[in-house]
Amino acid sequence: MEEIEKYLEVGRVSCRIREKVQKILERERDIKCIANKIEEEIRKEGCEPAFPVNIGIDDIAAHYTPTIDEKAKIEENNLVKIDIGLHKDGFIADFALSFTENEELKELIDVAKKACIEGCKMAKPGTKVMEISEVIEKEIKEKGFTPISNLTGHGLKRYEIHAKPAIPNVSCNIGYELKENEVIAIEPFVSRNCNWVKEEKVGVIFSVSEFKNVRNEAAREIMKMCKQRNFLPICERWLEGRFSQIKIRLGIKELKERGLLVEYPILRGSDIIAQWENSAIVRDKPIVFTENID
Ligand SMILES: [Co+2]
Repeated sequence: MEEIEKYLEVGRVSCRIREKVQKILERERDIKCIANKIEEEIRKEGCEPAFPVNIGIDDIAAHYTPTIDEKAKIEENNLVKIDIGLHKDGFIADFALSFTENEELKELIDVAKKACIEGCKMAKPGTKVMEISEVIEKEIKEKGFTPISNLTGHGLKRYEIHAKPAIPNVSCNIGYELKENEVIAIEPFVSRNCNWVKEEKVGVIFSVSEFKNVRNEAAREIMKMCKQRNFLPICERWLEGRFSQIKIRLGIKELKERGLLVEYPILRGSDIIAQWENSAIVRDKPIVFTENID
């Protein structure tokens, strides 16, 4: 299977990136700098980010990436989630880790990681989605924590980050059975008390729905970039240096007004949230290709 080899290849890159992220986090606090460095490492490996590196501090669960004028720095008590997607020829590896120096929050991360790994072990042909959801929920609740119910794992297809099936982190009645060689991402989100995230009004990660000629210069560049990426999402940071932040934001506004913008709103909970994610190939012996786990 040639496709499988492509996934294994982006998987090997992912494992190296995971190690580099840990090293970057040891010395860098500035989240814009962290995101830029990770994306640079992905490109050095001959891959492309499948989406801008997501950095979620504390109650931000997902879909935040540093802006051009980003000021946030990681503080000692924070719990930080780094969610990374990378691809080569559209074959995507999607994985995430959490990091904290706060001893009291470390268990939250351990629980998310364990739930992810147990979920991945279920990636076998014939397993029903509901069976995976049940395992993840049980792992989290047994330890006295709460899974986020409206964030899910998902399938991965070529150039498609959130393909079917959705894989909830709480019990559900999805009877869909996994098929051999299907690729899925398992990503439990865990908190102490919060079981729900809501969409903020703003989004910093976006794509366009179709390629159209537009007059605004920055909007045109966004169009070109999205088309070239097969409409995988981007962020304003990727246009830094070519246009001012004001011009980029005006370009985005124009695309939005014309109904061409696809936004990924920031997702925030009401408590600190931990996340762990891995991608796996469905096999009798599941191949978790984004982390060396033993
Ligand atoms: Co994912």
